[in-house]
Amino acid sequence: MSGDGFRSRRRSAARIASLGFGVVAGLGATPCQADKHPMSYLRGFGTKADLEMQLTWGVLIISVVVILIISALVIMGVLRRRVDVPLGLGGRIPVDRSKPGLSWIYIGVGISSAVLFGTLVWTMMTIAGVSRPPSVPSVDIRITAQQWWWQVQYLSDGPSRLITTANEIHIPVGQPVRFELISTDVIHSFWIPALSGKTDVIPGQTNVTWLEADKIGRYRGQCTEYCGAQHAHMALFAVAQSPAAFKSWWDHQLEPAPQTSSAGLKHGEQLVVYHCGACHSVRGTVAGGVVAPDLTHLMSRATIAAGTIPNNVAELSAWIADPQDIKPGNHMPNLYLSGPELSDVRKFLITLK
Ligand code: HEC
Ligand SMILES: [Cu+2]
Repeated sequence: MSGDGFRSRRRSAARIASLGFGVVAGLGATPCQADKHPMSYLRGFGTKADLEMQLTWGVLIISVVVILIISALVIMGVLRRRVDVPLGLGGRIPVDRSKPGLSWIYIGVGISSAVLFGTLVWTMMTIAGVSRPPSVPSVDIRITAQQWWWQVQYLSDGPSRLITTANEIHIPVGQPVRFELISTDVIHSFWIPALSGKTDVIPGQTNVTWLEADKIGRYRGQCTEYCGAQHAHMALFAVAQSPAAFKSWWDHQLEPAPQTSSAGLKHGEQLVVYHCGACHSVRGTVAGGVVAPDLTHLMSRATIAAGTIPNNVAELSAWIADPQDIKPGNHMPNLYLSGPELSDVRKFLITLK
């Protein structure tokens, strides 16, 4: 994935988003070509998604067939115009009730009602089928949606195993995972199309959903309820791993930031505590803010700012130097750090693996 390619894709995505079609942009294009599973709701990768995909394709095919039949009938009707306007009526067409045209309407309404009713039953059955996971979920995750990123907290296994991360949800493959969805500001919507349908995230309310991935990989998701200026830059990722890899990821996330060894790193840590600690946490330091992404294992994430840019040293530096240039309106202010300060902050941040 080249940085430039990413940039231009991001720009074109932003352009489409400015037209108000942010979510549609996610359909074909994904900002990160490294994703194994880009946003697509036409292919599913799990027990829940499979049922939903059958319905999606079923309804899609029925709709296409209906459009084809209606179009054919309309074209036939136009071509088979049988009324010849008699002379002497000044161009007006006489009403002719002799032919049994109405019977076509009765037949048409009958067929449409039967098909619509069938679709309704199928939809209800699918909703009932996906309402509960097939077995007890192995992992419990609380997602807190906010303008414009996702806080991710792992709740199961007791307080000693509690971790907080952002925008990237690691899950064990082949096991159902339960999600508690809350919002701190406006209505968002949680959607990882290849794994599950949408669930709204509503302030003052806890919505619960679940999903399961049956294949290892990285699945892109997107906030799908317009939530303000940077709605289109509110992506998330589900990273499905083997249960063993998932456990070691979790164990690693529990570790605090490494002890700073050199003077440069110590200075970087101090700057982060002073300038960033009111909003961000870095466990193992006194930075303990809770209103922004936890940075303790920042470098273990593939993207920054909810999928807006890839996470590498160059993009990370650009973000800290001017987050408002990259994601205008986001809730991280420009901190106007000097060049040497930026360099020490960056040195410290890239130790947060
Ligand atoms: C006023 C609160 C605030 C301060 C101060 C602040 N940030 Fe942020 N930061 C945020 C918010 C909010 C986000 C999420 C932005 C988004 O994605 O919309 C963020 C995102 C980030 C991210 C991306 C994290 C990720 O996983 O996506 C990094 C890195 C970061 N900030 C570093 C810093 C550094 C370094 C400092 C200090 C020099 C700092 N921030 C100061 C609020 C703050
Ligand atoms: Cu949102």
